[in-house]
Amino acid sequence: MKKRLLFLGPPGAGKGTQASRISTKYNLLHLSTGDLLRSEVKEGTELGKEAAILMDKGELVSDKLVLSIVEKKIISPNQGWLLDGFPRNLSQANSLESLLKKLSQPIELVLLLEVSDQLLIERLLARGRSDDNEETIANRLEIYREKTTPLIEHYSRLDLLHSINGDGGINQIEAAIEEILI
Ligand code: B4P
Repeated sequence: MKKRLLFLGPPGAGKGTQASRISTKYNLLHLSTGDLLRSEVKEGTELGKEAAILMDKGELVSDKLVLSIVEKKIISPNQGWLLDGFPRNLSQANSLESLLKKLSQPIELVLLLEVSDQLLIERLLARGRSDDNEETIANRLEIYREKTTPLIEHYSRLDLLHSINGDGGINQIEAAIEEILI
């Protein structure tokens, strides 16, 4: 089974939802940069204060800040891991690859969850997190297209990318992911 995984997809695609299920089921370390940043914000750390300003606008937090969080976490060579929402741009992808090279832990699979814009907007508005309002969602979708979609080609070229239709129900999508993993 593949156990060093990346989940890629637009905001609201269900990366967090599926990552949490799969990591629990297969005992993988679930690393969500969104969750880690939100916990820094909640604790009111200096890093959290800097991140909150950008997250509230739907902007990406600086690469340096995100990397400092991730580096502290990916260390266990024996447990597999699932990166959810990271990398978000080519610069983060390159930094991640250097780090994983040092650790001799190459990525085994990149899963892209594809969902129509209409459905993404509906899901996010229904979730209602503080950054789930129409203006911020529009900005997050634009940033996804501009900064994150180049990763699709990047990981295709490395022959690591698998796309999944994320429009269906949560159980159905989970089953489709498991078919690829095992
Ligand atoms: P994230 O926390 O990564 O959140 P997301 O992309 O909006 O959501 P996700 O795809 O995980 O959707 P979810 O499963 O929750 O990012 C938030 C912010 O953090 C970013 O805007 C950025 O500012 C910052 N950030 C994070 N990582 C960064 C990085 N690497 N670099 C820089 N900045 C970074 O699903 C959404 C909703 O849909 C939920 O309510 C869920 O219940 C529902 N849902 C999921 N699957 C469904 C399905 N199949 N059917 C119906 N509903 C479904």
